[in-house]
Amino acid sequence: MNRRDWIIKSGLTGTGLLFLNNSIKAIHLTFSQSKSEFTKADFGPEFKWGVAAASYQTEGAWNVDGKSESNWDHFSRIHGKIERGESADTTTDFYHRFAEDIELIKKMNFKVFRFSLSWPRIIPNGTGEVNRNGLGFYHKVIDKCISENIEPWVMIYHWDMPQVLETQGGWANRQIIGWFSEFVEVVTREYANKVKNWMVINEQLSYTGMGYMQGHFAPGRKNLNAFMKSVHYSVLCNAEGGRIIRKNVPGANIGTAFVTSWIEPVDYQKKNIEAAKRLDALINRLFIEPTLGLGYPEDTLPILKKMRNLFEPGDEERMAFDFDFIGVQYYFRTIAKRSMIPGVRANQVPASKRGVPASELDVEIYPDGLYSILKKFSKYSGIKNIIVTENGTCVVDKLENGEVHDQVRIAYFKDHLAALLKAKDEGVNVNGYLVWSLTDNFEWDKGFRTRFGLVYVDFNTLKRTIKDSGLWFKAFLK
Ligand code: GCO
Repeated sequence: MNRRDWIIKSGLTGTGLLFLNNSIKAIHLTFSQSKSEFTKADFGPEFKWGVAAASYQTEGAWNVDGKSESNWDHFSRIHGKIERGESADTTTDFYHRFAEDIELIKKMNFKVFRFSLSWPRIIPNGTGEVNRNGLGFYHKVIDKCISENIEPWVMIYHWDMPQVLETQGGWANRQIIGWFSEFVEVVTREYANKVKNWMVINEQLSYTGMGYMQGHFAPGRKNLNAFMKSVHYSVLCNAEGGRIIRKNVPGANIGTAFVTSWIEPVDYQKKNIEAAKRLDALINRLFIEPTLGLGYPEDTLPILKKMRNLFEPGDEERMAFDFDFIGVQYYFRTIAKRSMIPGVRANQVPASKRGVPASELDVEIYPDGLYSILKKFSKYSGIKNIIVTENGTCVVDKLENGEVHDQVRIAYFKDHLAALLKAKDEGVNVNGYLVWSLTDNFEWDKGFRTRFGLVYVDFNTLKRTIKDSGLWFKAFLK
């Protein structure tokens, strides 16, 4: 989920950062006291350790070698949509520097690289003719991973669709089921012999909620009806994508990735406890439960009964797919209170209003929430395996004498890994952890202000520098 709560946003003051440093140390002390220092061996020999990135956020080369305009290329050019007016036209230039970046993954001793495919780079018109240059680029990325003994984990969709499809309604047009299925057919047939680990869609809630309801993401719409359609058609595409991979890739390990947040009421008044349940249904249940054949959480969010108007015969069955793993993406805790926001009637109390440790996106850093979320998801009998497919934080990083001393981020990782290990030791079937993110990159509507990378990028020179957190993983994973 984009690291800002998608209901309200507020800035973090300078003093907030001072508070952050002291509080993080406090958190770290708590966690490390409660959990003796762990080692890589504690997670088991089969545990997957990796880093994650996304096409739009890192590739650049926005109009190179046959790529067409994406919905995000278009959206980021609309005045005022990107916080500082920045663009991802170049961003980290992964398109030309992928070999160097994969060598950095190797240097940090990670074994998995999760990256996504740019739909407009591969099928510029959205459907029909395939751009061989686009397919060829990802062959080079995959081949470089394999040559470095790194597993390529491919995320098929990470929010960048061809603008030509967005103009036809994008996720709010039921035709997306055919469009998306064609894209999945093309890429799974193309890479079946080289790629065994696949994910279908990244965080359906983020691009539907932020893109069709809140207006902060492409395509910038604020329409409850469009949001509902984007939800239902995403659920259908997510399951259909799983079926297509199963058909085209023998022995594939198939997953998909969900937003999560640990949600608690601001106090124990009934109205706020109920609000927290509604926010939990929206953020943690809305997409996983139809995927598991449980349907939409109408019990807690009656407005979801309207979804039935969108159903066509067979939808109920086709919403579900038996994924080999579920990607859990956890960053922060959400404190909920009742509000008048239509439909969900719940709102988040921002971290900066609560004086708790927070990231640069004003969300609470709360490692124990990962433990609680893993326990929560492990209760779904339909989930076979859990991988934490994103976890990380953005703090103010300073490059000094060729080094970045991001101790706060190291504390964040150690405390969240301790929380993961606690859940694992209690029997939760969690078998992997992918750091968000390999390098600093374009954080959607926040542009380059917030840095999530293990590797610092100077966006003027594009020089990469491994931060102390990246060096910590290098030693930890040795
Ligand atoms: C997400 C996306 C990433 C974000 C990351 C930090 O989960 O929102 O997968 O693209 O950049 O989460 O907000």
